[in-house]
Amino acid sequence: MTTTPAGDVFAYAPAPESRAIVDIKASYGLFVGGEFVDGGGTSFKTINPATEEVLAEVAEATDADVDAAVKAARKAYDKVWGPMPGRERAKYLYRIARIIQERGRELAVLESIDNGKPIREARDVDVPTVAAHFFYYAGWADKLEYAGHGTTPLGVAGQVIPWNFPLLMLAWKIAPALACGNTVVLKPAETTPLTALLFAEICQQADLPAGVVNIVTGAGATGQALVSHPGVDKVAFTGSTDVGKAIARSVAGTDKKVTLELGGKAANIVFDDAPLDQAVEGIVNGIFFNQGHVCCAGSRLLVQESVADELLAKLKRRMSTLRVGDPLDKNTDIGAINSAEQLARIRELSDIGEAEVGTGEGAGRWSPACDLPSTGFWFPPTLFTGVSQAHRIAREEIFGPVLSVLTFRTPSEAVEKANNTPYGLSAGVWTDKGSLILHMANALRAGVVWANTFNKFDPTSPFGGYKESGYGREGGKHGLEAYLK
Ligand code: TAP
Repeated sequence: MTTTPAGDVFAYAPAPESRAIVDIKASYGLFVGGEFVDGGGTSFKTINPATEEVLAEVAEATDADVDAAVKAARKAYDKVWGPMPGRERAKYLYRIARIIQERGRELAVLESIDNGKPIREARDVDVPTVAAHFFYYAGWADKLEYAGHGTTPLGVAGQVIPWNFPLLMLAWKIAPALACGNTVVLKPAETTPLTALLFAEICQQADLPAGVVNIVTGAGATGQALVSHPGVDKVAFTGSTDVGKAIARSVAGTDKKVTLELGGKAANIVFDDAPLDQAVEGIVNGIFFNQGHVCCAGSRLLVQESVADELLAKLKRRMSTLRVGDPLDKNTDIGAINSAEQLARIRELSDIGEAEVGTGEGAGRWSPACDLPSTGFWFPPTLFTGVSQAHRIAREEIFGPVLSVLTFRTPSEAVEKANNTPYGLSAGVWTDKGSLILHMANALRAGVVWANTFNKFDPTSPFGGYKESGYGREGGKHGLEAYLK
């Protein structure tokens, strides 16, 4: 990394094999009414979790800044975006989608640097899915009468997103909101604000009318100011169940429409007739993709007793080939943990897990030998065997590369164990029998059930939870419902 003589911009040169260069400014303001503005508060630092280097100073939005952003969004809604015909709105969304593709490399590198995720995932999963989301909802903007709801937008949407998929969560929120004719104020997570601010530049590049998209950076207090602002008609939140519950309480009794996408503790269920090598790939992808910072991660492996030993041997061999390290290296499988706080939580729950499972026969904690970098936040891929349903590592969301293994004998036992959680976001089923897949899909209390695959996302497909995983659906035709009267 080098500092230019001007001192205000530095070019981050990623791994030598990558030609991509992304310019990161020394400081960023808020994006309000189509302009970058200073804001009235202090600033905070965003760091690269792989190196602990400070990347930029970012403005901390005050209540007054949030108020200005909501007013800008209201003005844009009343004067421009609300009255605009859907086919005209679609043109802007298509333009944004194309610019995302054109600037995909820059977005992927910036996402990897600010979040810690492997560049291979940012490049091949996050950014293409983000562009696909804008293309998909652009297609709906002039066809809302076919969606099966009204066609009247709600007004101003206040949207709060987490740090695990900063750009993808932004796309899930902004694309349907704009397609339906709403304007938005979005707060990215404190540890990953940079791609949302680059997205603000893309809105300028696309000539999106001022105030249609506003980005306010800051911590939880900024999010709270946004969701409780009386000028916000719709609240869309993705994050932890605790904060989701607090938001639900704070908007109770108002006429705000709310959607909540919260935590998960998904079961990935392997039956004895499953193609085991394929299942191993799905298990690895299910829990180690994005360092396990995935709300729908397959964090509980339920394996049928008769194949448990064989599957675990294969899984350990496969885990030994995973490369942990520099997120900008294209060969990296597991990048950096997003923050020191998240690393502390993963360590704490893993230590609790170690004490819980003990060292009895077939029980224990296991990780392959890993050479972890000395700076930055890292955690090796980790497996717990001998886990029982009462253990905290089987019940609580760890949000890291940690897999708890449980066994079962019959499909009904698998269903009972899989559903024994306050969450209900996703599940995976591995079997050769189509009838068993259909039976499990009906019996599992999860918003998404993958069969012989895991962690597959598509803009046409609705996503969302049962129970404490939240309510409302994002994606697909169902995702429009949250933004229409
Ligand atoms: P949270 O701590 O809940 O943070 C999510 C967002 O809410 C952040 O922008 C955060 O700001 C903000 N926030 C914090 N307190 C707030 C308050 N009182 N009012 C309004 N906003 C507030 O979650 P996290 O640690 O970032 O993300 C991890 C969690 O998100 C996991 O539980 C995961 O399962 C869940 N998640 C769910 C999904 C879906 S689709 N269901 C997707 C991704 C993640 P700060 O950044 O400053 O804290």
